[in-house]
Amino acid sequence: MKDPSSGFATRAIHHGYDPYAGDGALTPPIHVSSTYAFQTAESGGRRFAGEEEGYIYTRLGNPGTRLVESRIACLEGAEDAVVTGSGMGAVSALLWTLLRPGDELLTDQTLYGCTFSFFHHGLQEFGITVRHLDLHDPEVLRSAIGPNTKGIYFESPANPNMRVVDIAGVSKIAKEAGLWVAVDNTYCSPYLQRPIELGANFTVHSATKYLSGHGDLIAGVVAGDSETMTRVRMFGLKDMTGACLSAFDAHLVLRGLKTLALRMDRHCASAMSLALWLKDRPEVERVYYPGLESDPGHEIMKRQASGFGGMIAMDLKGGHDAGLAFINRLKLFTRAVSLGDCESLVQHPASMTHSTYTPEERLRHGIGDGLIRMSVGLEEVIDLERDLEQAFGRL
Ligand code: 4LM
Repeated sequence: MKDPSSGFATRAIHHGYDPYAGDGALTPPIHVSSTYAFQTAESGGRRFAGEEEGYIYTRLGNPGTRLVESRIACLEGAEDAVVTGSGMGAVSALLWTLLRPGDELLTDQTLYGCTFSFFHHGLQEFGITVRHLDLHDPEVLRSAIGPNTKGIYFESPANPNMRVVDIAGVSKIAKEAGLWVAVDNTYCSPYLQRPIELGANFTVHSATKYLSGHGDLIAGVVAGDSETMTRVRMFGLKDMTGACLSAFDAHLVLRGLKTLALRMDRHCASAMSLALWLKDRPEVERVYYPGLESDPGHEIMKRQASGFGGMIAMDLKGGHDAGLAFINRLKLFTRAVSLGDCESLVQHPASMTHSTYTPEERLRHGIGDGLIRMSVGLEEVIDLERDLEQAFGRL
């Protein structure tokens, strides 16, 4: 990229690759080599010791994955990034690197189901304490910090109930106490929200979602300072998880990034339009979408993000049974987990993505049994509205 001051969409298309530098290929080649040759034995040793630049083995990265990493780091406003074979690979590679037995991790009320499971059935089993706070008020953090607290981790907006956390507010208090802050930015993508610019230390993503955008791969990424990213690569990724990204999927993530800005604008516009329409429907008890002025996260999200994203959750008046019946009647929305794809998706968190919580835990963490989650895709919004309408009509 010749001009680092270029706008987001320009950097998403060009950063880190010069088509004139190699054989003229407009699209960067896919690097399928699992291993890399050393000119001499000594050179190989120096690369392992971190004393010489150069590739070693694709689990630690190759030119294709490094390009995706530098492009995402540039978009997130981070020094560096590490791509992984899944979002869970990113979450676990980061936290296995940063935490040790005896440490305490603070988090918000609601987390994606597998992150919740990793925290409670993974980290906790290995001697790390995880404590949930109500981070809606960042001041809660001040009195909660204990002698063993090392960091804060949260999603904003959270999956699936759209809780919004004040990233700058939490980061300021954490910094004063010498703690790091990691934000799962999956729901927004760096196009809408850049937590590191707001004071957080790290972001993680399920790159399976908006960053790629086409529902054809599983990937993840961690972004942050260079020193920690090297540790994540050389320990969290190399030794602890082994969750490296395939060459082909690295290529697809790069392709997805090129249209991220365009896609996010459309996701946001369609979700806003559907949220406004849904909130006045007689069948709907509550719509969870921070774009609505009545949403508890509205003011904070307006401050810290440039849009409200493409995810909507809602409770229907008939509760759990009406919710499942509604999901079953949808024709254009596809019944599937995941999010951020071109296709609109609908799912039931309590029995699907968040079934890793016990019913009591779901109650405590604000995930209703009747909650329906929709990922608003890129179809014509009028067709989506018609689909919702016919599903309501047949309830
Ligand atoms: C889903 N989500 O919600 P991989 N962080 C967040 C997520 O939503 C997810 C991950 C991490 C869903 C998957 C089935 C906020 C995943 C984990 O699935 O490992 O790429 O990301 O529907």
